[in-house]
Parts: sequence; structure tokens; C-alpha cells
Amino acid sequence: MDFMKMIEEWRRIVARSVLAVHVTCFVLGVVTSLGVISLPYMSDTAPDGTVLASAIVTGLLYLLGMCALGGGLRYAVYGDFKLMPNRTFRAYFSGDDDSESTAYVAPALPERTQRASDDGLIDQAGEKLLTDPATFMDLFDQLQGRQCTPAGEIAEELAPRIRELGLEANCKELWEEGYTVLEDVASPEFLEEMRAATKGNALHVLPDHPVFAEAALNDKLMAIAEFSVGAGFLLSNMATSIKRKGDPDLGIHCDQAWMPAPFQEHNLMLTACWALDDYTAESGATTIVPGSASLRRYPTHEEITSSPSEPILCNAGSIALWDGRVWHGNGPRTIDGARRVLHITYNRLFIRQMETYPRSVEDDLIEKYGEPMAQLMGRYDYLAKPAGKEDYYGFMRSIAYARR
Ligand SMILES: O=C(O)CCC(=O)C(=O)O
Ligand SMILES: [Fe+2]
Repeated sequence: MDFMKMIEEWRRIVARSVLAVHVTCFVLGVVTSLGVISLPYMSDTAPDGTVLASAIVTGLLYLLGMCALGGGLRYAVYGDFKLMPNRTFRAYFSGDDDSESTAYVAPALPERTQRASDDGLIDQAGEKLLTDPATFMDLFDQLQGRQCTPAGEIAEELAPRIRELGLEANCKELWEEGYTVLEDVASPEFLEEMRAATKGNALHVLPDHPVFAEAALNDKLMAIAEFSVGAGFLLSNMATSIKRKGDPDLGIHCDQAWMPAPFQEHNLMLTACWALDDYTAESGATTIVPGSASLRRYPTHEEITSSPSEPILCNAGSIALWDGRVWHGNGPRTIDGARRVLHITYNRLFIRQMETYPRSVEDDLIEKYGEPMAQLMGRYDYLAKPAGKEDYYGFMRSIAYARR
């Protein structure tokens, strides 16, 4: 790991140096060209037009030449040519990719605390990649040769956590019926906090209040999500909703609405809804079409209206969870008051998230919540990052996680 950090630090130093040289060339170019242009004015006689024009052309050529020198260095290091230097270090260091204008250095990744049996292999493979290719290939093949946990089974690394948290029956139900309820997970105080933070129908709520991050990182939820959408899963979106009497019902649909059908045997997307008010038949609760997940396809236009569905019933403070392939919607609210819900979606690590946040927002969350938040933000894998396979630890982890 230290070796990785060292390489990362050197990349930053090189990036800063290239920027410094490019900017210096530019400044020298400007100073020289101004000097050359002002030379004709230094003689006693007023400069004529030809002398002045040739001084301006010469000055601009100096400026161009100096900029080309800096741009050439950039080309030599990064393979792209730009005449003018960028204003910030960010443009020279592809590890930092959001659009803020100040130089930015991402905090180091928190060490993994929940170690699994092949984590040692990942670390060793990462270390050996540059120094000992033969050993690396052997370790890599061991990772590659690992077979996937069959769909619906609990991975051996996860099994102790599932047992400890008493979630075995929920895992079975989620797999067989396409949904399950984790009963009464929230303490009364936590439930009140979630309710207070729920202001209306809103998307992108994760950074709005600490209670949302805590809800996403709940131990039971994280464990059953790993069962459903595999190790290294991501946070895809987080939203709040309020349903009142007379509000339209949500039609039957599958959440993984942009995945091709027939759906894959492994689930790709898990929705977890924290019920902030009781789910009853009259409350406008989520409705499920039993057995629909095993069809592994979308409902037809006709089936959307004709499929018999039943409400999920649970107390406020429980979490209703369903598989991305299950047909579901919500029913009419026929009583006064409101049904408040915090919706969280988790994805298998290779499925792109519905929402992302600026890098600095993610970093603040990771600093505050550590490893599990870094995982939800996809920091332990190599996918969709500027570094790509250069992050060989991330590459190795992606291979290992995809099989657990
Ligand atoms: O509001 C509901 O009960 C269901 C919402 C829904 O379909 C979802 O969050 O995926
Ligand atoms: Fe849905």
C-alpha cells in the first residue's frame, strides 16, 4: 500500500513540476515579448511603422516559442499538446477530476477493515505487479480462477456477518420472493431524525443530513446488500418521498429499468426503502407482484395494469428491500396524513450509479464515515476512474469482489 501511495505522490510531484515549467515559460515569454516590443521606443527618435510592426511580430514569436517549450514538455509527459498552461494543477493530474478551481488532492483511501480471504492475495498481487511479474501472474491467476458465488447463495466471507446479524431468513426470502422486510431497524430517535430530515420529494439527498449517510451504512442493510448485489457494491441513488391522500399511484415496474432482459441470474440492483411511517394497506405502501422476479423480464404493457399485487406491510422504522427484477409499484393512500420514505439504491460494482456527487463532497463523506462509504463511492475498484488499470490494487479488487 505504501508503495502505491509513493507512486501516487510522485505522479503529483511530476504534475506540479510540469505545470510550474509551463507557467514559467509562459511568463518568460510574456516578459520577453513585451521587452522586444518596447525596444523601438527606447531610442531618441520616434519609431516608424515598419520597425514597430517588426518588433511586435518578433515579440509575439518569442512568446509563441516560449509557450511551445512549456507545451512541448507537457506533450512529452502527458502526450497532449496545449500552447497555454492551464490555470491549475488539476488539468495536469488526471486523478483529480472535478471542476473546482483550486488545486485539489484527494485524501488517502481508508484501509479496509473487513478483510476477506482473498484480500491478502489482492495486496500481494498489487505489490508484485511492477517488481516481480512472474509471481504477479501466479497471484493474478489465483484471483481469476476463483469461481463466483452462485446466485442466491451467501458468499463464504459474508456468511458470518449474515449469521451474527440474524439475516439468514431475510436473504432467503429476498432471493425466493424478490423482497423482504428488515423489521424495526431504526431506534425511535433515529426514526425521528430521519423524519425531520425528510423535507419532501427530493433526489441527491445523501450530503444533506448525516442521518442519510447513517441510514445507507446501516450494518444490516450493508450486509444484506452485499448478499444481493455482491462485494464492493455502490450507492446508486438516495431520495426522499412523501405520498399524501389523492397523490397518483406508482405503476408496476422493475427498478433495473435500463438493463436488457432476460435479466441476469445474479441481481444487479437492490432498492431499500426506509419506511418512515407505517406501511399499511391504506397508507399507500409499496406493492409487489409475488414471484415476478423469477420471470427475469419486464412486465408487458398489459401486465402493468393487470398483474395482481399486494402491499408490503411493516412498521415505521423498518426497511423494505427488493430485487431489481421484481415487479412493484405503490398503492393508493386512502387515509389522511402522509407516507414518508427514504429510498436507497445499491448497484453491483460494474453497474453505473444513477447519481454521483462532486469529488470533494464524496471525500468529505469518506473522511467522516471511512471504509464503507469509500466502498459505496466506488473507491476500492478501478472502474470509471481516470487511472483505470494503473490502479492495480483497484483492478485486483474489482476482479475479486465481482466473484464474491
Ligand atoms: O414508493 C414506493 O413505495 C415504491 C417506490 C419505488 O418504486 C422505488 O423506490 O423503487
Ligand atoms: Fe421502484
